Amino acid sequence: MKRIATVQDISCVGRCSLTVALPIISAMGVEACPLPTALLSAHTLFPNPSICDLTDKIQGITDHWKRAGIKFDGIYTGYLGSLSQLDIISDFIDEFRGDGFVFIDPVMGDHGRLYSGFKPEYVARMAEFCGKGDIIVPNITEACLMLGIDYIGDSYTRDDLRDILRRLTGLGTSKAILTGVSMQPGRLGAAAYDSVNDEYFLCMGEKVEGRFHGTGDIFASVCAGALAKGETLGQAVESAVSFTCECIKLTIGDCEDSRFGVNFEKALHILTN
Ligand code: PXL
Repeated sequence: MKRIATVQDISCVGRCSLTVALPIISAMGVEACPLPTALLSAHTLFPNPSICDLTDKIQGITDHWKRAGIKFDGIYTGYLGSLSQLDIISDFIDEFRGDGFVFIDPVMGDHGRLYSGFKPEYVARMAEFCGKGDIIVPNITEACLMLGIDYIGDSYTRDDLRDILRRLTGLGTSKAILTGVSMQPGRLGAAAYDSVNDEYFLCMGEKVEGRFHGTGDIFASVCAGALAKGETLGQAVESAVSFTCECIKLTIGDCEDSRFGVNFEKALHILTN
């Protein structure tokens, strides 16, 4: 069985980061090994969460993995909380990447704004960190921040998307996936670029009005699992768009508060079959 290390926080409430990555990757038949970076009572859209930073626990875990000779087929990084974590995880990638893939979701913002707690210096360092990835998966907000482009919402032409994707691979990664793109009303999906073969992919699904928190983490988890299973970039993007759209559909009418995320649990059977 393939094995992925996934490096991100545990937010106890709010269905994001490890609480979606572990079940999704496991349902896909890929072993998911968490490297938790912080423990939060809930993600940061809930005001004033209790946060236990785990930066000083990371080294002990990875030292043990090294002594035990543990290897990974892929490393998937998500929300990282600080500049020092970027440094430490950068070293972890150097140590453990081996022949596996490095998949980076530069989680730091959405809807044109940085998440609470992130400063402009983090954006510059994240852009540098993305150069360590084989595949990066920013949303439009994160792509615009890292490339210094003005954010104009989710509506772009095919040429705009190609230009952004090419510039993203210029950060040093060979493949880039841009999430949350819309080229026509009622459609939302992802665009991707493989700079090695100069190939573009576009995959759109039905757009449902409203905010669906945590869908970026769901999308990234499916992609990482699919790539570990040997799907091509285009196939992985299709799997992720289709699963994410299904999760959103299963949440319509059950949105007491969008901060609780989407009902992905009801869709996990799609990944197991
Ligand atoms: O879904 C992204 C995410 C992950 N982890 C934490 C967050 C957020 C977004 O707000 O706050 C802790």
